[in-house]
Amino acid sequence: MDSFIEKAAALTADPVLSAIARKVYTGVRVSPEEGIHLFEKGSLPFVGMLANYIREQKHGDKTYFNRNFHIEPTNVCVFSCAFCAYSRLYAKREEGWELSIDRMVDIVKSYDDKPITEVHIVGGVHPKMDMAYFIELIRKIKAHRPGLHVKAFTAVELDYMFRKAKLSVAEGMQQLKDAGLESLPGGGAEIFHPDIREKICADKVDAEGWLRIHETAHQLGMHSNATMLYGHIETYEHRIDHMERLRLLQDKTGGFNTFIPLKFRNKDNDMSTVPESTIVEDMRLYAIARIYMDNFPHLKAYWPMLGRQQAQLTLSYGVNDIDGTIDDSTKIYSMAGSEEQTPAMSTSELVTLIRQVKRRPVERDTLYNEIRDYSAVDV
Ligand code: V47
Ligand code: SF4
Repeated sequence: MDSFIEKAAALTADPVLSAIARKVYTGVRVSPEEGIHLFEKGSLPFVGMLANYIREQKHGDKTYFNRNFHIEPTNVCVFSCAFCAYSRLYAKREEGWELSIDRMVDIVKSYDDKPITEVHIVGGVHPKMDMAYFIELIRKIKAHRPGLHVKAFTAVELDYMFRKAKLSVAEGMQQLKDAGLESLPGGGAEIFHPDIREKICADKVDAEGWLRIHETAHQLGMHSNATMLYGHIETYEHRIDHMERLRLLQDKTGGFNTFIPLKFRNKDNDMSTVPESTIVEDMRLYAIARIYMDNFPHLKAYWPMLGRQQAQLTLSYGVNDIDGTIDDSTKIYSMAGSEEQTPAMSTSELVTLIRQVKRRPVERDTLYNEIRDYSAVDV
């Protein structure tokens, strides 16, 4: 106790921050007001020390990664989020892509000889790609490779699909689960607060709808992730409001696996004049997320977005997962100006990246069952 509190005291003279350090040490939850105070007053070394303490309490030096690939069925989208550099409106669909079911099954087949455990399927919201289309796709993928975990569709895609099919959320989710859908990725959350949502993504599912879809998935025994698109026009209050809503749902269901902060990138979108956040602010954000989201088992840094060196840095600020090998199968970030234009890392590169910062690489599956500990493995 003493050494932790002494270290914290050496990093701050602020009484509220000192009280937060004591809470972290004794496993007591930080309040929304304290969360805002951390953003306003917490220095990088201070929040970093607290977050690293929590990370090591939960996971020691383990850092998880998985072997996955992405399929993006289309970038044609009925919505027009201001931050999105990826989508093309339906009226201009000849500028985008639309993959047939056979083409997507062929992509799955192209990984037949690789020890991949997950396919991540997310794309634009295409009016012609409906429930029947995706049920057939999932059935065909599972028929071809039953052991491949299908993590698919943001709550935005699901909300549109269910409404179009005139199904309740529970009915729609059950049908997709029956077809073989196993978990949901965390996209589409952006910033929940309506003051921001109406400025950056007014026409898609709102916070309540997003949360209802994830709650329903959890009630059916499925797991999901949650994201937050940060570093644009939101305030610290909006970030805490977002994390608080997720934390409350997690108290209720326990169905979230991981929280994934997504750094806003400003290339080629309608928010290009909004500056991007600094590395210091990025690391503070990860650390405060680790402190605040006490009931989320994992905190993930999505390396294609951040780049390799920043992803390594996050491992000292609360992060214990750096996602997957990915190949170059995703475009959503490269089109918005992310660090990695064609993101691909082999297992050996990922393992080396984690070892370089003195952490222990562990391959996991989607549900964080450990597949292989690379401590003593030559790569
Ligand atoms: O919801 C779009 C984001 C998300 C930009 O669950 C942008 O394992 C930054 O959620 N700058 C979709 N971000 C991707 C996603 C995801 C990614 C990796 C893993 C998982 C998971 C989920 O991409 C969108 C939006 O927040 N995004 N444009 C941009 N300009
Ligand atoms: Fe469509 Fe998603 Fe882009 Fe919004 S972020 S325009 S919902 S693809």
